[in-house]
Amino acid sequence: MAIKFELIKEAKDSKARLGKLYTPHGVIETPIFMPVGTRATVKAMTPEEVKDLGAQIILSNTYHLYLKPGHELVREAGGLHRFMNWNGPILTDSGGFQVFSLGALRKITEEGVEFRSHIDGSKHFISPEKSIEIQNALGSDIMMCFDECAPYPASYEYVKHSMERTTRWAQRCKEYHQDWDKQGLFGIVQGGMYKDLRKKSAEDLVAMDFPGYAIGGLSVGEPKELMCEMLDFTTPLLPKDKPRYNMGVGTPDYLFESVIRGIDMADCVFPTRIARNGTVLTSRGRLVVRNAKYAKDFSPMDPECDCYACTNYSRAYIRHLFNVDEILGARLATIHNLYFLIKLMENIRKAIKEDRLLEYKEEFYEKYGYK
Ligand code: PRF
Ligand code: ZN
Repeated sequence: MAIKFELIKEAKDSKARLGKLYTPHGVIETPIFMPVGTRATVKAMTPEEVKDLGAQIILSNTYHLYLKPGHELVREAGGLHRFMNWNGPILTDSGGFQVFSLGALRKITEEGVEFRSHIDGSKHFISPEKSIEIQNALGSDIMMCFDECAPYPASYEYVKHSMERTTRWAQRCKEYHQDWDKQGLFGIVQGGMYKDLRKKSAEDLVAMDFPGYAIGGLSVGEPKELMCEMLDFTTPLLPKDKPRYNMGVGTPDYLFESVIRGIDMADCVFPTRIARNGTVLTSRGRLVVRNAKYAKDFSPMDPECDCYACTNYSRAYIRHLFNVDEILGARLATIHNLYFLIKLMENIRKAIKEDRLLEYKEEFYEKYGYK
């Protein structure tokens, strides 16, 4: 079944929407946060645990799986779902962003990107066609076009050239992909912080009629206000009846700001990464549970949370686990952080349903400590 999006409700007080995204491996309620499983695992979690936390879709990465274990091996395993035993929807990023942010040595040409592996320095080449070939082998439900995420800041000339090439690459991705019932493919709007370039990018991609659109090139170091301004400008250029995805955002404030501007999907390594460093998100803001000051604090990480970790373990115990380098510490913090963001998105969907998203945002910000 081809990717289909059903718009269920548009908020009156913001551009927020409620929707349902139908994929070959199940239906996703939007707005949604997608946990990241870069190397075919959401770090420290079994797929069953991820599902029990309420995750409806996970993200994985073309670049990493192409290098290790190799997409042909994943194909042989029966695809990524079978390989990692996750039976729900999977979205794969195209590799473009990872090549640009990880690969120290890379050469971009019209044909594609030549780069050296961050693992062993070996030389590789990924073109738009190659990215789709890899994502076809992985068998994700939603694939992403091979794009270039321009750095910030970057000159108008650079971003214009880069955006135009990304559009030509999107056309090539679309032409190479065959089985649209098995896998969908989203276009990625680029154009940096230049509105006329964003407009051109959006118009050209919308004309190609993808089943969904990402807004790429944001949250790359620009001020939050600028990201909001670019979202305000760009989401109205996209069709209402297709999902919109802000790539790589996952802090509570960026999720709220994205959703109220009409974003339906987001992903980020943030909750799982900071968890492994001993930092957790709570209803009263971030808490560095690894700190010595929690050595005798026998309360839960977040007293308002009903996740497995908060129901059963204290700050003192989890702090101890981090202190002696026991892996259970990272597991419990990851369970909590993922649950926190999944629950936040659930609350956001409920608030949209009840026409009180902006009130909920105020309430959340006040308590969390955002100004
Ligand atoms: N393109 C792709 N992946 C991404 C980005 C992008 O622009 C970003 C930028 N926020 C994160 N991940 N393909
Ligand atoms: Zn918790």
